[in-house]
Amino acid sequence: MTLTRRTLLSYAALIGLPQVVVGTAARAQTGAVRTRQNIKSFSQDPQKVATLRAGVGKMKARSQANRDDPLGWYYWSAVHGTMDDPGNLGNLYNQCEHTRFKTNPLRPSTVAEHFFSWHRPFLFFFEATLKRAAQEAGATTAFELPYWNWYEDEDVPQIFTEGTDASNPLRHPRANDSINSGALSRSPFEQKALLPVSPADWRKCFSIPLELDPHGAVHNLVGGDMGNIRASAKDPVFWVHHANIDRLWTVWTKMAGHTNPNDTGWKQKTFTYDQAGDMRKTAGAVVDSQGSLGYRYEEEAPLPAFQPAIVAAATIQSEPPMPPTGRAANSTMATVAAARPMTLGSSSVAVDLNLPQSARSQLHSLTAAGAPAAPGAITAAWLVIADVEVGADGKNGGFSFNILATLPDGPQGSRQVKVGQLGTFTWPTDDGSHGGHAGHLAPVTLTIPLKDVLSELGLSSPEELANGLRVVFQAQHKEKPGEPPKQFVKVGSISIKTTTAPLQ
Ligand SMILES: [Cu+2]
Repeated sequence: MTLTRRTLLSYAALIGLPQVVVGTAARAQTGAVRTRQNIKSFSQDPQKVATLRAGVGKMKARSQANRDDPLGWYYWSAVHGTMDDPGNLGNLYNQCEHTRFKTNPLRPSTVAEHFFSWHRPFLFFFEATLKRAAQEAGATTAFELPYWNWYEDEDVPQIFTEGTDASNPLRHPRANDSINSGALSRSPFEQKALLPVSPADWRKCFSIPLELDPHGAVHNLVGGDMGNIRASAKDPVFWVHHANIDRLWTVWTKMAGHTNPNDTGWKQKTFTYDQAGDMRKTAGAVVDSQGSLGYRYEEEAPLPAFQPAIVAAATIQSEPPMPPTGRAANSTMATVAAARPMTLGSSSVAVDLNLPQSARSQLHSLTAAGAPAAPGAITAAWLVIADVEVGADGKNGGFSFNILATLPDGPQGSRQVKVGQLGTFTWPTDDGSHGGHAGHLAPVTLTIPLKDVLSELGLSSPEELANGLRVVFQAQHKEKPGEPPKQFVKVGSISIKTTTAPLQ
């Protein structure tokens, strides 16, 4: 559905949107395009800042009077996610499209095919509601939702932190007011397709890797409500974070050779954001934000792919694996490398999982395509990161680790494959059916199949594993000078396990 003047007018009539706001949006039809500004330019205009604050303040006041007021702050945060009982708005609340990982970070339990295409209209309708609230509060300055380009500006924008809670409705409790721009991945921009061919191939597309890092990483790093998938949109900074995510979809789409899905099922998927059904869009109709929604971004130039370097403060050597005893000795599962429990804090940590010669050959044989397995050969191998828990300093978020499998001394230099992420927003959830209370971060065990990982690392001979397989917990948070050691995450053990049992 494209945005027609008729649609706008009926939408305006229903929610009582003032004509002037409709006029702004309807200019899309006549070629005038609204520009969403970088928050840096936006913040230079005190009138715009005051108008934004007036709108947010008005929406919050509406929710105070009536929690579920569809023009209120709570309503819009709950459409994304809420930990409260949705009452009779169960069809509208908790809609956000996010990829979820259970205990296996290589097999997402839910792949969000509409991460971008759900959030885009969500922001669009929120923006219209925010403008209306600003007008109701008496503000007259025209504005569009700004974006926070955290690739360049790592501080939470000042207009969200300054002043007092009473004077500034953009303030919100957060774990960090500054993140680490240099640690945010730009490697998704080298991907040509928006979505993967299959969930197991999630790394080979733009959407899911970007959803994890930088998107999830920024949620994790800001922390507080932002670090909780079901509370994040309560924090005003959510909206400028997601405007930047939306901008990056536009940037990627405009880059040569990049393609959005073309299948009818994807394009016709429809999302509704209000009870009357006036705030409704189909995915295919919003791929071109400028053509169909009438806005563009101040910056839309292509972004080169870039992967942050790995700098580990410490390298831990694995212990020789214990010989199997008792029942385990009869198991088809063998542990070929193991490291002791560890705590993850402010810095990155590398763990070298040293492998006996026989295991190196076995792991290498896994990557040989099509070769018939020799008798006694292993049929599968896993990296098992067991009993992973949020530590004492991590409960409020504010940390984010990439889990990387690397070959530090391969002939082609350091190679790495991202196998997971640890942070509160993207915490791999235990099976939700067990009904842990909302927001509780349960201990998890990550079981990562190694065959694909070793292939992607380009393992070409057993000798490349002579120094072991290196697992890096890459800290994306800033190390704050002089602060006492942190305990963000506790890891029970790390091991490589193999089996000779036939695969089912
Ligand atoms: Cu998000």
